[in-house]
Amino acid sequence: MKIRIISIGTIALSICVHADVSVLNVAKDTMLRSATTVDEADLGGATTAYFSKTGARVIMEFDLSGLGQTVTNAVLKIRQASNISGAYNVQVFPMVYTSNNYSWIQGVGTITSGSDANAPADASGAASYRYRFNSTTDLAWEDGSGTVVSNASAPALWGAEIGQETGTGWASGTYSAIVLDAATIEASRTSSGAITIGLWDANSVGTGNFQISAMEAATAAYRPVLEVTTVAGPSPYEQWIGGYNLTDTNVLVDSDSDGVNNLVEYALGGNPTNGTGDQSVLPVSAIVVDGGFNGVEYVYRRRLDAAARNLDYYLELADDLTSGSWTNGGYTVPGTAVVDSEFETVTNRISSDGVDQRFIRLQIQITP
Ligand SMILES: [Ca+2]
Ligand SMILES: [Ca+2]
Repeated sequence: MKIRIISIGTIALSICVHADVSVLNVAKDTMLRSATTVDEADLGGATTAYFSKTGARVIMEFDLSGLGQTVTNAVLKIRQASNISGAYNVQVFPMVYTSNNYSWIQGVGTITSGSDANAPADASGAASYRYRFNSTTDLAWEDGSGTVVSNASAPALWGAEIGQETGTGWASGTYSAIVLDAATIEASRTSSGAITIGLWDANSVGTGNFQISAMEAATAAYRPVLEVTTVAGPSPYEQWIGGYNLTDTNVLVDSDSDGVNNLVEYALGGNPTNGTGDQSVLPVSAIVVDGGFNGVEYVYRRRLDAAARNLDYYLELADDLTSGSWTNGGYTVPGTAVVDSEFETVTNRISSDGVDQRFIRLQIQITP
């Protein structure tokens, strides 16, 4: 049998910039307050948050501090808890991050009064109130200077309206996705690290309370979430190539002209700036007779976290080079062995029984 080892093949599948999407849960107990500025109410134990045209508003906060990149899109998803009658015009507002709502903390225990005048002074959270305010002013709609605005539709309200839904499309058990203003979310991310969002029923003609599943909904999947799309950070490959001070992210270039392109160097553990020193990372093969096996062992290096890096390695075999027919098959993988903290070796066996000649190549594939 003649074995021919063909140069390593590589496939790059549409390398493109990807976006990162983070799904944020509400960071504090869902808050309900009325149109007056001193009547916050407990929703900590309730599974639904409700508001009506009498002016009650649902307030929720999302923690943006874990987002490291610029926000390009944000969608608030809330689930209606029960049907209402009539059309509701639900509007979504950002709230200015001031000392007032900064002191709105995740509470514990059982609320006994809605008045912050009775709230304990300590900030440990180990108190008998779910909601407490360290400031003496209630959490309220405010303008950019922190001045309380009694009507959420007031022109002075910072940010103004950033999204709305009408009641006709809402039904019990359904979700609504409300696109928020990405620039507003980004500004909050880079300043306070959080965004407080208020839902308000503006000028509705419906009756009864509008209800959505709260943070405290028994079914976690029903709770409000904020889906935030951010500019993607560098991919693992971009981090790797950047570590060699190379800027060309085309994986198929051979920066050091050693005949091994950068994708293969990346996949096998080579150095894309060293044109002479990477022989030890290339695959090796040998004739092996072992028990009932007669054939070739072909061993290549593979990254331990190949899947996380969207790398795929496999062999292709062909009986000749004229048909152009390569097949991922006809070999076995009897084992792998860890080399170091980054790489393992993958041993493949190709039987020579009944075969006159066979060609082998390693394919390395990367996907976005
Ligand atoms: Ca190279
Ligand atoms: Ca090299």
